[in-house]
Amino acid sequence: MSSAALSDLATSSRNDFLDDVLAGLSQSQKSLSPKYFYDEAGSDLFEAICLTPEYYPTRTETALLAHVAPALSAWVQSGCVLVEFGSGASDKTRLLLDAMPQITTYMPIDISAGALEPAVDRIKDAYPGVTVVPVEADFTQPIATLDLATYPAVLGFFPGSTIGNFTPAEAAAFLKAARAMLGPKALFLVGADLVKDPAILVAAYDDAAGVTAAFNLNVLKRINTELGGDFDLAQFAHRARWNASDARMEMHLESLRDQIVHVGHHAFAFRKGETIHTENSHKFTVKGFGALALASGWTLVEQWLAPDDAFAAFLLERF
Ligand code: AVI
Repeated sequence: MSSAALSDLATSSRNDFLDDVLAGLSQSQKSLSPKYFYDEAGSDLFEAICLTPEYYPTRTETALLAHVAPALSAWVQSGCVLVEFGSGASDKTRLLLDAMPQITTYMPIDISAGALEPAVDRIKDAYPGVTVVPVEADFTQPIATLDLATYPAVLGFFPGSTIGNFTPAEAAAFLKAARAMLGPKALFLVGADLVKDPAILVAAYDDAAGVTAAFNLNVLKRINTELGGDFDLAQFAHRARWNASDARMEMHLESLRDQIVHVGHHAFAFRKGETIHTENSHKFTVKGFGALALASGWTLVEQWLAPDDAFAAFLLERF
């Protein structure tokens, strides 16, 4: 891509960021999209969250997938292409590739070239027999370039309970779009966090070392540096709440005093105690996930649960 095209892209994504921030801070319940957490510092902080003792999902899913992969092997035909949505570092992928030599092509989809390129190099080095076809794209949008018709079998992979960061309507729309993208031969393995004791959930989203707090506050830092904001980070506090009626963890940033904050030429008034809602992380039941899948064109054909029903791997088949 030319430098002019790159600068156009940077300008348009800055404009999108600005438009979204101005719109989100103008609502009566102020909000910011969680997609803006993930600049380089935010991605590093997310990696650090995964290593905190309280944030169980990554560890639990990784241990679960080590059991799932050999069992899943019976479902997967030779010449299969593995398509991963939001592949990031492609760490969990290895558990599938190790157990299923019938996977001959790996197609990681990620919006971040910075994450995709080193991950692709590592997978190519470790699995020389696997053809790697990276796709740099936003997987929440239809991807025209995904051509899977020539593969005898297709396995979609969406780990990490990222599906929980969608609203229920967005989750259904994503599953329907994935169904269309993966085509008629598809199986789809989805990792999802399950409803549990709220004390465990709140601790997972409010670790004692304050890594999740730094991750949440990082979005204000981004607004200051990228959009000319003047948020005083010391005047906002990270809050993690369990919303039982919507079965979701919520992250908020609470204003610690009455204050006016500027983003460029726009001013936003905050009352003491008022929050900016920054993330939802929905937690599922097996029954609820099955219903979501069914409403989106998939049948739940197998499920594997971690000890204490802490996390699930769901295998979906197109109908
Ligand atoms: C990426 N996503 C699945 C994480 C989650 O658990 O919702 C993001 C996260 N937010 C706070 N901690 C981790």
